[in-house]
Amino acid sequence: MNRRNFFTGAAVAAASVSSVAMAALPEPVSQASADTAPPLAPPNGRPYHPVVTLNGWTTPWRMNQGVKEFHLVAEPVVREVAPGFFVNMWGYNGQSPGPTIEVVEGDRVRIFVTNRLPENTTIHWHGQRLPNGMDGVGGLNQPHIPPGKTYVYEFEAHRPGTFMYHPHSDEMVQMAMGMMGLWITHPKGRHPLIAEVQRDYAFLLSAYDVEPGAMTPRVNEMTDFNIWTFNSRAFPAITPLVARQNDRVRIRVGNLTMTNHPIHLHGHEFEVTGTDGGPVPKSARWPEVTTDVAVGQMRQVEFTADALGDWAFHCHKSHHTMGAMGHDVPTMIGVDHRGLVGKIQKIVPDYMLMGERGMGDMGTMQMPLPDNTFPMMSGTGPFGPIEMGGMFTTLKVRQGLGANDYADPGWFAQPKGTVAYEWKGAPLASTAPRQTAPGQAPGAASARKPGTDHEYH
Ligand SMILES: [Cu+2]
Repeated sequence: MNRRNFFTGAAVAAASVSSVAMAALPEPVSQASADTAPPLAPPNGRPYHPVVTLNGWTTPWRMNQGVKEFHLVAEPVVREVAPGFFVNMWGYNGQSPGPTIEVVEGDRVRIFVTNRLPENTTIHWHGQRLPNGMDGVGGLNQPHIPPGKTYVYEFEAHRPGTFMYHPHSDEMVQMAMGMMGLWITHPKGRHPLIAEVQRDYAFLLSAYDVEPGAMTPRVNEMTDFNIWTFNSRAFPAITPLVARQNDRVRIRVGNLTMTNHPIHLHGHEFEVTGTDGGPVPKSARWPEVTTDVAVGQMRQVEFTADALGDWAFHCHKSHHTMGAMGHDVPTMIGVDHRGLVGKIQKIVPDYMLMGERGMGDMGTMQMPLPDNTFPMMSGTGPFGPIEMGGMFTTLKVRQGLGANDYADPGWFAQPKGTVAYEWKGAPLASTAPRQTAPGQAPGAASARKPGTDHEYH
């Protein structure tokens, strides 16, 4: 399906929303840039310390007689998931994920949801305490919202915490197409379990199955996704998280993929201070460097960014820090192909051998890929290829940053004498203690006698 066809259905739906009907609604603000937008200082209403949505933004609202009014437009969008790699998605207000909604505990909130998709939708407000008829499960709590129609959700934001929103109408397809967003309810005052922080980051985990050369996700995929993202962006397109040294930092992570993600931070220990159920009692917190975020969960972690440097921050499932890859590639480590590649290339000029020495070479390989294909490994650091692509970014801790400075400070200047270095002294091979000769299993020579194979048959 090309891009023109993809949009046809939506264009019809949009045209059927009359401008008169739209005039009474809050202006649906869209964001064109995929950059991380600076925190949105509350223009009115009660004060709070805003979050920073990684490669996203917070939507403005309209105050209407004490009610905060938001307008979400469900519509097709195009997301640049990685440099030069564009994916047809469905989202809200021009982007996937949709804009973050930030409110204060006790706020009365009214959300207009306009459907510019070619099919029904709804929005479920994941984790919120609200009247049953506002919970957004199509068919159960409300009629589905047909294309071209606008529905209104209205409730009070009762609990402070980290929440998310997503459709509950053709849910599998619509989430596989990128329909989701964050909802942050800030505490109305000092809260015994919610600390004040200097940096408050938020993002959602989402995954897509985009075949090499394609531009639209395969929406019927259940488990075998190949594009792993923070806020629908894959490394190296994910903005670094920037912190001033000794800032208290909170990171809120929600998982709307179909598998769990152990989220891992280098160089620091954090505590899980909240879930989608609310703040975690202090007696139930413990230090960690990895926390698993299961499907449909939110985790909120906090730490003091006291260690200067560029620290990796990523999902610990190693295939989730990779771009699109053929999963059927055989493991070739240890197979000697000398002489074979040249012969094959006479028949298949683009043939490349993969994995004979591991897959690290993929980071520099100039393999011809179909157009609009995200390479398996990419990104270059100060010391060479980073060999990542997917759920990976960095926490950059620096001295003396401005309180509102979220700009990428560039690569860390390592102090002299603090970088791993090549040994140039006498050869050390003979001094490394080992149990056996290289390539031999411990005890292999005696454990396996000739002729004993049959015992197992
Ligand atoms: Cu993962």
